[in-house]
Amino acid sequence: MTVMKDEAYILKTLENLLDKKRLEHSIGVSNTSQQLAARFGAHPHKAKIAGLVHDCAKGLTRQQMIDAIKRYNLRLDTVTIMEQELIHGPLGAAMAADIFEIDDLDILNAIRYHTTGRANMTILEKIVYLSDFIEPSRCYPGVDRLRDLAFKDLDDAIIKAFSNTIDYVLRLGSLIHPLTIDARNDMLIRRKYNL
Ligand code: DGI
Ligand code: FE
Ligand code: FE
Repeated sequence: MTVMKDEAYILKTLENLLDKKRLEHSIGVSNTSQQLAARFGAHPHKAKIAGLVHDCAKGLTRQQMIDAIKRYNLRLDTVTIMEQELIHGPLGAAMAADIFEIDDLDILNAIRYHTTGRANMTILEKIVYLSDFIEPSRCYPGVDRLRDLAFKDLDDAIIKAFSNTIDYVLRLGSLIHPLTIDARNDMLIRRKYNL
């Protein structure tokens, strides 16, 4: 059995993998995830670690990403491979298992799905997805409203975040990942039928 690397090791490694701004963002996501976990009854330490590590693959070049995908034998779908921004989720989960020896599936899935979301998300997955949008260094019109809403109604806030993402990607003219559509539909259906 392997034991997850401790926080000091993770931080030291992230300092080498990420630039200063991305590290600051990661610490912000970690803190916000911990707060949302306390608010909504998720595991605070898992939230802290998942938030800290979620963007660990973000600093790699396209070539480094392609090499790592081969090394880890990752089977990625066409949309993920074609849209540079989407690779760091699944690749980050593989890196987190490898270099931080994280074996908790909920933490790994929170990292894997933090950019797209998916249907049937766990509370931890929702928390990391949303913290990524609202951590303190994020700045865009409406962020304060989304921050307030997140602590009142996690599901309503995440539906807004999915809608914003789809809207943004649509306006860019980029490929929309089907998991984001699935995630939004799933949450709307659950809300409508109180599931
Ligand atoms: O890594 P971060 O910048 O902290 O945040 P993130 O992991 O949520 O990535 C955000 C980027 O991912 C943003 O530029 C929009 C993009 N993105 C999210 N969903 C999709 C997407 N891009 C495409 N092409 N398709 C998507 O479905
Ligand atoms: Fe990310
Ligand atoms: Fe992020």
